[in-house]
Amino acid sequence: MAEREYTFKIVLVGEPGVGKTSIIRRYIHGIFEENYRASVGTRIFSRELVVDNKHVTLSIFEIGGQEKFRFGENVLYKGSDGVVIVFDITNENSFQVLDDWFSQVESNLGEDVPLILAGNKYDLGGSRRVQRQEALSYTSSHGVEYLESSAKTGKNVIKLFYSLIQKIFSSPKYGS
Ligand SMILES: Nc1nc2c(ncn2[C@@H]2O[C@H](COP(=O)(O)OP(=O)(O)OP(=O)(O)O)[C@@H](O)[C@H]2O)c(=O)[nH]1
Ligand SMILES: [Mg+2]
Repeated sequence: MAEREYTFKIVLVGEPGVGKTSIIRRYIHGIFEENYRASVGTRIFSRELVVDNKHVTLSIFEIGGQEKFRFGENVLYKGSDGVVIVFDITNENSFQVLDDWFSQVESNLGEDVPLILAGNKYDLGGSRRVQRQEALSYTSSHGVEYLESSAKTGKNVIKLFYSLIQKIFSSPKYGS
C-alpha cells in the first residue's frame, strides 16, 4: 500500500539576528556563515524527511523581526502547521520580548498550534544572558517545549525540526 505523503509548512519567528536563517541554513544545507545579512522578503526552503515511517515534505519560512510591528493578520503565517520561536541566549532583549511573539503567533494561528521555543547560540555559552532555568519556567507557563540550539555547531537543529513534526502529527489536525 502506498504511504501517504505529508506536506507541512513551518515558520521560524523571532527578533532580528537571533539566528533564524542560520538554523534553516544549517538544517537544509549543513553549513554555517559568520556574516550577518538581515533577511529581507520571503525565501522558502524545502526539505524532505521520514518521521516515524511517514514521508514529510517541509516548507520552511522565516518571519523577520520587522514583521512584529504589523498588526492584525500576517499573511506569512497563513496555513502554517507549526512554529519555532527563536531567541538568542546571549541577547536578553530577544528573550524579554517573547510575549509579543507568542501573542502574534496566537492571534494568527490560535493557541493550539504546535510550537517549540529555541534558545539559539548555545555555543556562545560564555556570553550567556538568559539562564536555561529562566527559559524553562517561561516555556512551562506556556505549555511548550524548550530546546537550546546552535546553528554554528548544529546542536539540536535536527532535533528541533523532528520534535516539531512529531508535535504536528499528534495535534488534533492530524491526530495520530
Ligand atoms: N555563534 C553563533 N552565531 C550564530 C548562531 N546562529 C546565528 N549566528 C550568527 O548571528 C548572526 C545573525 O544570524 P541570522 O541567522 O542571520 O539571524 P536572523 O534571525 O535570520 O536575523 P534576521 O533575518 O535579521 O531576522 C549571524 O552573524 C550568524 O552568523 C549560533 O548558533 N552561534
Ligand atoms: Mg534571517
